[in-house]
Amino acid sequence: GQTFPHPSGRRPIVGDALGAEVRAPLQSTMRRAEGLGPIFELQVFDQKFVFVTGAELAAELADESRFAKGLSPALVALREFAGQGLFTAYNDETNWALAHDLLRPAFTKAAMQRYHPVMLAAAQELFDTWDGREGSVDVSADMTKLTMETISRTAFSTDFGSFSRAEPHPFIPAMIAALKAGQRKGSLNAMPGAGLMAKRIDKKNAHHQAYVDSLLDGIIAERRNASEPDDSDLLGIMLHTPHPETGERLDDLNIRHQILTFLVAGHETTSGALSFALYYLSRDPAVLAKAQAEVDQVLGPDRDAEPTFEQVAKFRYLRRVLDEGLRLWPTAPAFTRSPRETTVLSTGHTMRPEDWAIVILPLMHRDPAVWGDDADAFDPDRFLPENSRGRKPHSYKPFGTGERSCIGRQFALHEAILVLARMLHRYDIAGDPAYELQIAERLTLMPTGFELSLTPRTPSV
Ligand code: MNH
Repeated sequence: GQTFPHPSGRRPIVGDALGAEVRAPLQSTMRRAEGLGPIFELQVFDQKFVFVTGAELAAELADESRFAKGLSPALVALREFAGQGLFTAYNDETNWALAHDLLRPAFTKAAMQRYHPVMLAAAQELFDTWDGREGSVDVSADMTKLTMETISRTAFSTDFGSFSRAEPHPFIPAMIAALKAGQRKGSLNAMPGAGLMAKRIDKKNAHHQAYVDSLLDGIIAERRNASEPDDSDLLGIMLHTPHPETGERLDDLNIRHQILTFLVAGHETTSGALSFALYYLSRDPAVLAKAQAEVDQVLGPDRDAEPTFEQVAKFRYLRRVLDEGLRLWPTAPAFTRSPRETTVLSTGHTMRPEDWAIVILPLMHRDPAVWGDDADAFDPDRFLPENSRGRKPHSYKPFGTGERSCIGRQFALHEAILVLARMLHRYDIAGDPAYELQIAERLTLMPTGFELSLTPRTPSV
């Protein structure tokens, strides 16, 4: 068949496997992409991975009439954990359309208005753990507590008690183990002995899996036993609402997979997005000053002030900070596209329906043809309306593309902006100037070892 450009030093049998970093496959693939052009391949034993890094080609793959979501080997591996949940379902599995139709109403503006006070309360609880405590905070760990509580309370009316625990909720290590297992199985699935390795990973994770199963069954049982059927959150919709046209319902196994999917997809990426935004804010005094001026202007002199639902949309600068953070480090850093019919790319390569290509977002988001020669620099003003207007469509995709794009986008943006606004209004933040950004990978991206010291702040109005 055809070959795409690939790094030099390909070996017989192992192919390009030797240059891959097991712990940081995305970052090592980013480095290896250099100089290979907008599309390239890595061959790992018998498995060929095709990657797209150019914005023009990514825009071609965004054409929904020619392409659709594909499942990379890592997502296929995750199906053991999340089954036909929304994220890991194949396009033609009826559970996808059913769950998508049923859960859409849980992400409307009206629904977001119901979640708003729950989001505010979770943020306040986090601040309560910070107040009166000396020293610095582990940003990613605390953002994860916050986003975990927010999704579990809004979507499942379940309190995980994250703020009063010394250790993270046991769901967190179980989830991390599952994501890492997916990442490893996905990148090595064609290796000799992969089956054995997968079995070993599964055995090591068995207690996590058992814990998660009992946790989810407990959440479902508790709601089933409730005297009043409450369908105001995702769980209630899934348990009590038939499809408005077909009358179909989700089965119990699929409900379990959806809860798991939302618990994971609903917090891990938002936590990373908040942490990257805080990292860049702590690095650039001018950016921080502008953000603080904005929060002071909207929220006023009282550091305990909470934004109204409508006010969250007023933090235009914070939104640009978040957008720019997600440009450089999109926390769900890749998605996969597959052609609906055999088709020829503008590069001349043929793709058949069984082929797929992985769009590497942090590279696509730095394509100099779209973002200029300073594409690696953090600059929220790129997202000013006057600077975005002429930008080519489909060149910024942190929430994916098309019909399988993120259902939780508004949820994530609302939550993240609300939290950043309150945090910057309430605290002065200072990072360690010697800290160098380190990014942990478990299919998602998250800063690691990043600490901030927080001191009470007097808003200046
Ligand atoms: Mn989210 C799909 C990124 C927050 C629930 N999400 C996607 C995809 C990307 C993505 C990219 C598409 C993946 C693919 O094509 O394979 N999501 C994000 C980012 C954030 C985020 C960067 C935060 C920032 N996501 C959220 C939140 C929720 C959520 C919050 C839930 C409350 N996301 C989903 C679900 C899907 C998804 C569910 C799968 C949708 C589908 O396929 O129908």
